[in-house]
Amino acid sequence: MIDKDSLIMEECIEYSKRYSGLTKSNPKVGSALVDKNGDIVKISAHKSFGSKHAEIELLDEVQDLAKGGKIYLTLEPCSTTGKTPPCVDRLIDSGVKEVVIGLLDPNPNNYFGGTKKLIDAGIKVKLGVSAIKAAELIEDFIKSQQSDIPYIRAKLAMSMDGIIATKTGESQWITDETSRVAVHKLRSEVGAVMTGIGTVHSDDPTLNSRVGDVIAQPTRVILDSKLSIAHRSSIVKTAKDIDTVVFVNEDVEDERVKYFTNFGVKVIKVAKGEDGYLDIYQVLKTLKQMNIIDIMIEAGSTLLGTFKDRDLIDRYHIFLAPMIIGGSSSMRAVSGLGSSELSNIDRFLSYTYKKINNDIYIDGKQKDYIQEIVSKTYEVRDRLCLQD
Ligand code: AOF
Ligand code: ZN
Repeated sequence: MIDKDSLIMEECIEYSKRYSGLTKSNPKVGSALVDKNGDIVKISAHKSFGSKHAEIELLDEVQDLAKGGKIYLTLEPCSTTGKTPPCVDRLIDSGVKEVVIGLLDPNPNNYFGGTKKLIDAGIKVKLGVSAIKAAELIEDFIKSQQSDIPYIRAKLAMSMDGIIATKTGESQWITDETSRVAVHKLRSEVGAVMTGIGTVHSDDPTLNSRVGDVIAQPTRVILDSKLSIAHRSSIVKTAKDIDTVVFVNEDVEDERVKYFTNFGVKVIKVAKGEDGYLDIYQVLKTLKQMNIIDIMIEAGSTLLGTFKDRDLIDRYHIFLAPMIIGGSSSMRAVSGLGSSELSNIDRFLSYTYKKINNDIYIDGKQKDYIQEIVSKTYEVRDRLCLQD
């Protein structure tokens, strides 16, 4: 049975997800104060990039109630001054008696600093509670500490035989309504959604999130080397309301760029890649520099093939519809060069699956960024006896 500390930590994790997409290159962090019975008095989170950290949001709300109390944090408090002053000092000043922490901070500037300061101040610290889930929550942030490109997810919605369009090009809809709602939920959780110009021409997608009370729309990223997007497309028509970035080749005329800029589209020129299209790595680096650390590719087989061939995909969100389409000229989900030797293909490191209405959803991890910081968290917990 799950213990009470883990239960509350997981509530903090879930709560912090409400602000996904708004924290940008900062981590999602949740916090809570509990009463003597262990019941939540107040739950809070880091709400937007550059704003108060989760523990300050909480302390500002609960004021003196923190005195002698117990606080939960999904991530250890920071100990350096960045855009905001060190949170650990505010925690110590609050008179809190006990702090329960999920994970040590993967940001080397803050790693273990806040935890040590709390211990040195005589505050009881429990570390590593639901550490894996606390790390999964910020896998994008963890990757961003080691890489100059974002965490990359690929969404596939296909038939059981891996087809995304019939031989006549019919693709709407293969998966059912419930799966499509799940995709919208995913969109609201990532920093950006990326697609190729081919998909824009054929499907005219809006690529926004249209479920529940979405508070953050992902930036839409279109790879369009020749800037051939139609000004009447849904993407361009909504560009004044939803951030839209179109990557084009350097030889696209400035006047044409300006034309689309007037519609609210941000057009960015990048060099050509080896294949004559866009230098993908440059695109990804630019997105990271724009504070986007988590992207989801929702594209046709060509773009997905390019990413797969370069081993760029960290995680797959696969929606499988219970049908076989068949046909040698039907469009498969992933093309590109593909692999010739089975022994060279990396299987998913792990995956979960569940039935969503009539479809199957598979969440497959191709790469792992959490193991190192989780192990370090457990190692510090065990060395300093911060279990109970
Ligand atoms: C957040 N929110 O709730 C926590 C963070 O530039 P700053 O001052 O916003 O600091 C960012 C760093 O603070 C971040 O890299 C992480 O190490 C630490 N913790 N950041 O944005 C939070 N707890
Ligand atoms: Zn902080």
